[in-house]
Amino acid sequence: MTALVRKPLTTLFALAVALAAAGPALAGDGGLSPVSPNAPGARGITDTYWFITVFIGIVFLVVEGLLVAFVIRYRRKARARDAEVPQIHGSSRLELLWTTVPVLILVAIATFVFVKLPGINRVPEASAAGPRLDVTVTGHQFYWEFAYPDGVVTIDRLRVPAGVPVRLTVTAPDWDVIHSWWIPALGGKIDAIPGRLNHTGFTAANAGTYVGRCAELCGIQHTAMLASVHVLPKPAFDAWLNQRERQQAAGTSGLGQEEWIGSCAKCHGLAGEGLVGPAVATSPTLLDGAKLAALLQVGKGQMPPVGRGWNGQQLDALAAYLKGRFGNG
Ligand SMILES: [Cu+2]
Repeated sequence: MTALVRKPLTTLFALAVALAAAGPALAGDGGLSPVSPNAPGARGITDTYWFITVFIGIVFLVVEGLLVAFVIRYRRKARARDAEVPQIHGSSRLELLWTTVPVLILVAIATFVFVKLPGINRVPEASAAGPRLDVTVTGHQFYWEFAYPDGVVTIDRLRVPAGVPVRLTVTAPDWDVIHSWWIPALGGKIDAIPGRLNHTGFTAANAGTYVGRCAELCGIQHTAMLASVHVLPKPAFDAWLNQRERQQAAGTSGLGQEEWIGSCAKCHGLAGEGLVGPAVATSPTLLDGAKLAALLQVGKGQMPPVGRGWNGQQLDALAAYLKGRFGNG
């Protein structure tokens, strides 16, 4: 206390800095508060967060307030250092109070959570607005693969229609590791476990791009395992899916580039210049379809078999892209 009294300016300055920092810390994305929810499940999580935060705030103020008050009220003043303080024992009323109040707080929080939980976990059903969209989300080291109806595949960016229930089947290949699918604005995390099918979903309210990341440490390039969900108005989504299906069949969908960026470049660099993986820009394997397919199938040393399980269309897309990109030296 004496130090605080002796340095009132320093104390005042520290308090001002703390107050100034509190604003940004509490502000939206990147602060302490959750991202703005764009689906019922995410809204349930945000509501729960704020409900609990209110109690945290009250408890913090009460405890710290009492601490400061006691420090000031019962400071030593002129008393001798070894003087004995009054010996107080027992206060039934206080003891009852500090037992029952926390119990009531925990009951309130538990009740709130159990009421919200079904809404948070619900996998949306088809509605009058239209049929449900089913997408399989596969977590690979170190990219997300999305399989839509009619064989359409995208990497790292999921496209969905706004206002339409989307059901995600989240999994990982048998030879891979556990990942975790998490787009905070659209709902909670769900594990992508080799050989297991987990289900989640959402009905996105508004169009826009919502970002997330793999939420389970899955290896050296875990941090690069980002994902985004592009929510489009329903007609735009339908048009995109149709076009993508046709383009994929014709080999003009851009899938090869997505594969390069998503499953190759995260380790080998965008220009194949080498990153955590070796430089590959001048490797003849890039231009040899059969060799490339074999490498993707089995991996090599530290390299996971990123393309095991890909169909002909997926393999051809990458081979064609690499020929165009690196074919001329
Ligand atoms: Cu991962």
